[in-house]
Amino acid sequence: MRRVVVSLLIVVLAIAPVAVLFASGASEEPGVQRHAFVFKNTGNPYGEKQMEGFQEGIEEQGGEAILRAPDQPTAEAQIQIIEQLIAQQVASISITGNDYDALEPVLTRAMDSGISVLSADSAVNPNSRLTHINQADSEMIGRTLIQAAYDMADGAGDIAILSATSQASNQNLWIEWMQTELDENPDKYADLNLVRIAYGDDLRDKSVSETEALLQSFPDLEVIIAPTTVGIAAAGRVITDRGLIGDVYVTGLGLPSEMAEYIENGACPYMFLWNPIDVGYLTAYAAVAAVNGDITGAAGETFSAGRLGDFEIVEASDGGTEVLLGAPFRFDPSNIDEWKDVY
Ligand code: RAM
Repeated sequence: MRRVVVSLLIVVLAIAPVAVLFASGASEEPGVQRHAFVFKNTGNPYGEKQMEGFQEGIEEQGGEAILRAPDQPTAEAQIQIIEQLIAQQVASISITGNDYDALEPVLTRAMDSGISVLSADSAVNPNSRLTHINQADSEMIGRTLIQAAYDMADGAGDIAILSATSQASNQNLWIEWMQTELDENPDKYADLNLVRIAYGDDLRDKSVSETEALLQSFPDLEVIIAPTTVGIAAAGRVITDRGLIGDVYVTGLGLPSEMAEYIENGACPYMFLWNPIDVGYLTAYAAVAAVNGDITGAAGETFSAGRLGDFEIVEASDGGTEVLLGAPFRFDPSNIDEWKDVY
């Protein structure tokens, strides 16, 4: 009897490692890295394009992309999603932050558990990320948008800003540069009055009602600057529906697919944007490079980003580091047709 027990034990011990291997292989494909992207909120076509580019870049490198976004653009809602991703032990998390500082505790926990964390489009603070994927130079965006409003207002009158949420670090940085452009050129902008900064929270209905409130409060409003694709499309809609084309203009950052109608009808003479698919794609390559140990997020490091070529990590203005995609592009009646089916 003892001999039977002993030989049974030997058999069990011999097959145990094989069984364990088999079990882990069956529950998950071994060797496939899972990379998550967390956007601000659902229902934003810009975010969908960014995540589409991320998925393309991850799958091209043999990984699996997990795409997430909360219903509401809040830090609290993103924290819940990040907690789930930590529990799933994904290889990396790339986030378009709903708050600069509030995500630090949960993102630090993610990094402590071995997950590579990056931000893209809307930065989290340097302690919360290895590096940030920046779509375009923030100073250039802010200054260019004020210059566009000056041009559309013929140099004089009331202008307002329609932003996303009041916590969005990308919009807030662009608005700071808009204010700097005004402050540094007091003579040029002496007759241009920035009367209000409104927040549509990147929600379509709220952006529409905030536009209506601006028009009501400031009947002589000349230009609305909306540095958000959701806000600019809402303002274009309201100006068009109310028959205000030629009286009030909107400019800012818009998706050609959503803005072609308003560029063609004159509500928006011109606007700017970068390619959101490329922002996501570049993020995917930085995330895989971080997980593979090719970059740590330090300035001076370089990595290859597939069809976009090679990139270098540089110092960012907030004390952390970033990777810059490129210069923003101007869309107007001469080129909007070529772009409206792309993004
Ligand atoms: C909105 C979002 C996004 C921003 C663009 C310009 O879709 O706020 O973060 O980069 O606009």
